[in-house]
Amino acid sequence: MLYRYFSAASTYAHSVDFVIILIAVIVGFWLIVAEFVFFGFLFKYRASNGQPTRYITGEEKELKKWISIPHMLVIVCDIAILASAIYVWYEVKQVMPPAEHTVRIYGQQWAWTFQDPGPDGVFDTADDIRTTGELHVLVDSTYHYELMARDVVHSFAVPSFRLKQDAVPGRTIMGWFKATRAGAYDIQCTQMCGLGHALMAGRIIVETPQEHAAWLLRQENPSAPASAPAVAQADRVTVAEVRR
Ligand SMILES: [Cu+2]
Repeated sequence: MLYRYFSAASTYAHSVDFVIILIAVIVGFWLIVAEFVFFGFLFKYRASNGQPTRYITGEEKELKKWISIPHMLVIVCDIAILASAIYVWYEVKQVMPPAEHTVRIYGQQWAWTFQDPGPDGVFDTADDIRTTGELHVLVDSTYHYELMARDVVHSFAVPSFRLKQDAVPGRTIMGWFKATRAGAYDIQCTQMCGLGHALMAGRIIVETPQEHAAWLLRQENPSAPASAPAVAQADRVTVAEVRR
């Protein structure tokens, strides 16, 4: 199950991972230092030889250093975390690289539905492709999404992309992603949205141009061959491979 958190399949997945690892390293370092100091002092100043432990108020300048110096260092670490988090937030949420494709995503109790504008690239025309639970996209292609909720608040999450965005009724929320590895990845709803919340899963199928063309063809003509050309299969990264 954890494999999807270790597979990075979008352009910004590594940036999000960087912030998470940075926080883990900084917090982990200070946890170890604080525990060593804490237990070291407990041991050093324990009651021994019948002498009760000395009561230290910590008001002397010499003793205050044990608070003020780590305090300053922790603030420096906070600034480093904040700066990298703002940088990644800006990359993921504040800027929208030009779209090569746009899709509409609808959250509803309890399924994800998708609207692809089809070959003409225009929404709400006869060639639109509507799917439930499965979104087909091209690898190495920038997608804008228009995210909507039909009933209550949902959250569109693709762990392998490090993508998560709430869907709010009455609003159309724009975002983007660019998948970097072909394969099939999980979609989850990450806002409690009712009884069937746990069942609100989907798949995002990242395809090579050949596979995507074959999929588009099948939408027009369901009797078209289901399998993509052999070349396309060869450079496809399957979930099983990502898992390894
Ligand atoms: Cu939901």
